[in-house]
Amino acid sequence: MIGFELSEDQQQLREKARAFAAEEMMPRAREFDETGAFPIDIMKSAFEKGLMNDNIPEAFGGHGHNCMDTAIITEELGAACMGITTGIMANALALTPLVLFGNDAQKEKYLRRAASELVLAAFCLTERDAGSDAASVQTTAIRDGDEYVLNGSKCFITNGGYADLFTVFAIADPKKGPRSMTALIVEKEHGVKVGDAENKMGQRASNQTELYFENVRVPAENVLIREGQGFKVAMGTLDVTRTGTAAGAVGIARRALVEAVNYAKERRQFGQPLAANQALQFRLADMAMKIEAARLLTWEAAWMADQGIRQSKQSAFSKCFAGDVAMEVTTDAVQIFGGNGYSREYPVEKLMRDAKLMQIYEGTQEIQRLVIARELLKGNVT
Ligand code: COS
Repeated sequence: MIGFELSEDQQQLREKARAFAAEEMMPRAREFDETGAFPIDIMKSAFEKGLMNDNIPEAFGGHGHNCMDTAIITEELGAACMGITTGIMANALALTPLVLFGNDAQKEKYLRRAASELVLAAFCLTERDAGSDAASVQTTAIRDGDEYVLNGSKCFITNGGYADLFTVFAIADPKKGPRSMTALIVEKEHGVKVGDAENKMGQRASNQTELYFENVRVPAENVLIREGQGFKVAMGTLDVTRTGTAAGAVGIARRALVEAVNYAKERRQFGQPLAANQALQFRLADMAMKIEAARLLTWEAAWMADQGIRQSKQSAFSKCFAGDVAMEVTTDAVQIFGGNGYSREYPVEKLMRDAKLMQIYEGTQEIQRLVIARELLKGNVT
């Protein structure tokens, strides 16, 4: 049986997220884009309203939102400001390894606190020489008695400059390499050092920094699953969280379409509104079709994750397709606005700059295609 209607709870969640986006994010999006300041007050408010760190299970005091709930929220927030949304999403990305792979003691210690107060967290996989090739991580976590000693550095770490909690992926045995990759929960107080923040073309409200680990000692009890399971923790996490990224991309594209439709009805040229031109109508129709298709792929992947069905292929479909749609639709919106589209006085140039990152982070579009192709070649064709 197939149904596309949201449940009453999901509709309420969407209304709540939509109101928050309109009242608290949208009016300040331009300010954060210009200053690059960190939107901590907006994050606090999102947390208080149950729209951030919302994936913590109810058993540990959280809201217990599933992937579909997160997709609904993220589309709404992404339509208001993807930079702020990325900071919110990255927190969920960092907590997801604990939610999926943590033991009860780890969840009790870290998730319960993150459910009762806003704890900022960062997912630390990427390094200068380990981007798309995530298995090439060089940071080491060497066992010493009851502790692991971390050495190395990470880069492009979202929320890195403000986080108290870090999910760090490191090599436990350099002789074994990627096979020994281990995921550890690291606290700022363990001795994490923060480096420079990136100065980016878009999503400027989000914070990405370098991180340094110099003989950082972490209790061995902070290892997720066990030593050597880090790569599976990272991949299993990204399978789930990529649907959230896809939902954010749908949100950006939806906003661009709304702006383009309104502008096309208002702006007059050659004695008539732009919208009277069939060429422009067809462009709007294509934009709308792509957005709908991206949303359906996103919801399918989220639904599969919530059913516990392995969905590496579908989550890669959704992230890749929705990211490309966000780029295409925002570029179309800028074109419809003409010269005004290129001006910072109008909202669409920001949407286009923000959209570009959707094709890069949480695995580039090329990596998504690689994941899809590998699944196909393994026999996962239909
Ligand atoms: N879930 C569980 N296990 C997985 C998995 C998944 N989705 N994907 C791969 N694995 C397992 C494989 O089964 C394999 O295990 P075995 O050796 O026991 O069979 C192991 O992990 C290695 O897999 P693989 O050989 O496919 O690894 P590769 O090094 O070739 O790379 C890609 C895999 C390219 C998919 C990975 O490096 C990747 O996702 N890169 C992008 C990283 C990324 O998204 N970065 C963004 C920064 S985080 S915001």
